[in-house]
Amino acid sequence: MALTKEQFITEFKDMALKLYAAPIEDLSSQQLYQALALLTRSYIAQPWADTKERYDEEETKQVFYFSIEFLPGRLLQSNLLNLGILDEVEAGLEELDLHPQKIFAAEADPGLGNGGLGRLASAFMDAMASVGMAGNGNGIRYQYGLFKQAFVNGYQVELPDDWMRNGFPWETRKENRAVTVKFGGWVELRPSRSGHLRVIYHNTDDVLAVPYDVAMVGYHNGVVNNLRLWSAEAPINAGPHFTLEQRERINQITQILYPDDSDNAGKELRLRQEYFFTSAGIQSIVRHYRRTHNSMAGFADRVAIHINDTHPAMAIPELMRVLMDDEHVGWDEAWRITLKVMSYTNHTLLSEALEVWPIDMFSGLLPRIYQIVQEIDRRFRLAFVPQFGQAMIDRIAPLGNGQVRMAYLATIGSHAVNGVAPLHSELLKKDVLHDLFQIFPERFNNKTNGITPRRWIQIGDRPLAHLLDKKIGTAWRQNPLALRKLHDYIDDTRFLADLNATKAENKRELAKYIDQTVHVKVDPDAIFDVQIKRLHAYKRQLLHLLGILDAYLAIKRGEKRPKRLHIFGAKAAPSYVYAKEIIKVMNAVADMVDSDPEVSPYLQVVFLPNYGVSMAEKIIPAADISEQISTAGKEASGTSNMKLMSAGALTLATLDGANIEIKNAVGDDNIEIFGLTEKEIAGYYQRGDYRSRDFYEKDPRLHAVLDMLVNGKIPGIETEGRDIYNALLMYNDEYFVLADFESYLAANARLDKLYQQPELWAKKALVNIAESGRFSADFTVQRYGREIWHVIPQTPEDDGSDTEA
Ligand code: C3B
Repeated sequence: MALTKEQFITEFKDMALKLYAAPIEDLSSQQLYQALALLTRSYIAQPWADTKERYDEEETKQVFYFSIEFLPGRLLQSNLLNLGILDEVEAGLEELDLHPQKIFAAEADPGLGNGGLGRLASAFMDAMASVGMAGNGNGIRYQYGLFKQAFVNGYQVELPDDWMRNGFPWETRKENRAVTVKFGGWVELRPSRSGHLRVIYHNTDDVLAVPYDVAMVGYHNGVVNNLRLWSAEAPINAGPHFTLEQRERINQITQILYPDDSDNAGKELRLRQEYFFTSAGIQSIVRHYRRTHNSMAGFADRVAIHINDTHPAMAIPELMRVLMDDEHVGWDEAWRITLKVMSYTNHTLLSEALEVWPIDMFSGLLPRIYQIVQEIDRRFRLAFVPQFGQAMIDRIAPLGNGQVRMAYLATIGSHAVNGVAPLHSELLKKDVLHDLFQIFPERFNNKTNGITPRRWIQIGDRPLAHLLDKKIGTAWRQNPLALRKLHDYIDDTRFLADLNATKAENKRELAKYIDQTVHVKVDPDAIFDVQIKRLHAYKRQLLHLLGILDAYLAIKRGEKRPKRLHIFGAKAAPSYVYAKEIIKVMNAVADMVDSDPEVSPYLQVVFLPNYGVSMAEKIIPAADISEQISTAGKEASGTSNMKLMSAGALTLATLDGANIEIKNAVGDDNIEIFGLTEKEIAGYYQRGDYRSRDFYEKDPRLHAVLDMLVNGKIPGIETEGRDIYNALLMYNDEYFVLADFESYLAANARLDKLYQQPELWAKKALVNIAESGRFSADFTVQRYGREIWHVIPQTPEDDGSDTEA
């Protein structure tokens, strides 16, 4: 859109006055933010309405991305950028003597997700709008987002995230679009006079699902898509028997986000949440479709529904229910439509994260859905037992072992199933979904994750963005593949120095931020070594920690090395004891290192509390090293690896997830690979001959490091140190930390050496930035659009670089 600085100043003053009856000089940052957000929203309103009208008029096929998590990050700056008015607005604010960054920072960061999965969903929303695809989100409006993390005496404590305290200016309550979701009770099936089945519900708990819509603004294209977040409310005419307790139970449904993404705890409230937003979404999609169509016959040509992990997998039986019970479509036709509409992404191979529900709980809470799942199960068995045998079908039918098995249900009810990086997609076929792959090989495919360079470079890394503009022009902002032009400057000494200067500037900024937030002074000339992601044993923050302890001991012995600053950001699930113990030990090590004048000139450790999207925007631009060190075969893809690469950090990585694709993109010389491969680890599993103690016994460095966990050298970790020590030695080190220790150290030593050659380092950083464009989520959603959803996007062409599994 077009907006001059002068126009903006007038409109902004006007908005502020209308809202607060005061001149802008008197307003707080929060008030200025509210005024600016509302003004921005007023700019979005028309294109939002127009986009919707155009989709309806042209009967565009629409994608509905169902996800129990969305992590959009702060929206003000991103909306201004995508509207194409960020520069004008910032110039206007400055002319008014205001600080744009201060105002942007007043926005709450909606933590409606745990980590990678939720962030991916939001990246896809931004990308779909930006490539002009009709893509809608469907999720939950959690009143409290992911807990805020604080450290007390080095221990993680969790505080509530009351993110809506000041309201959420980007949402629009659409009570005219509310639907009713039914739980519990029992169902009676009765043939009606017209010959249809009549489904009569008795004694159900009805919940009103009220949608709140959030605009998803496309980049410079006038497209504004919709993210619909559902809130649970008591039904309007609930009647006199409706107790406070019932009301409370309803409110609970959308009160909090489950803070654990690594373990399926099988809690009824979680099941309620899943059915709640899934049913509400399906009902509203069908209702909208039926406003302009008098049968459901063409539904699958107009609607694609994506199941982001299994949490919304009940979309399958729910659509069947609506088609049969409400629309009177027969089973076979309903199943044909459902299969064509549904597609499913798997995000993890970890068995503890794969969802199963006890049949008793499931059938009690969702009796009609359970009947439909039973029928899906019955027909699946009928169709495939003859060819594949009872034993195999028993293993993979939707119902088995007294459980509803969501990944199997999702696979059986979708026409496409994908993993999120080539290795992961291969392992799905080989292990977790192997039997289903035998039956439905054509459904399986890979769609490597992506990120949005708009947020990570254009907004998060302004110094780099400006340097790029100067050197290669601005085309990369529209099409990130244009970053490849950078290769032309690989021998341009001046440019390489500029690149290093940009990094140095970002590091000084981060150092300031660290000082402000945790009151720790860090040396901006140190190597900034970053590991930012959820805390989980398989991600092996512990390996990083053991590396730090080894450095500590080496420095104590008198070894000199380039100074390294280790930066961690990670939340642990509140119930994940081992992960919390690792946090405690890390904080203790940080203190120990800091208070030792022999060591602190060479080594520093900072664990920043409350890592999230906004903090990532500050850390990533300043990173020199990106630690992606999961046990090979465990990290489905990873996405911080892509973000850090695009900021020119060198990746220190195992051959896992999308690290493999990063390696293929930049070449072996521009990434630091170490550790066991997935095949080698599978070999250990098969033979059953991994003995972690052997590594401890034969490697004196490892021996010394592990002993530090229990010999009292690190103050205050008696319990935690012992537990970790035992996990690694007595319980045989489930994640092969000890096996990879030596090669991890060697890789780190190579990086230390390389850092002594700033120009060579800059060349490698350049290649990483240059090749990061392929990981733009714009390309990812286009591949989904072409190969899974069958919608035809209009803008920038994909280079087809995805590797099929
Ligand atoms: C994550 C995986 O752990 C990451 O490897 C992956 O990059 C992202 O999903 C996105 O695909 N993941 C998650 O954040 N939460 C889960 N429950 C499962 C996977």
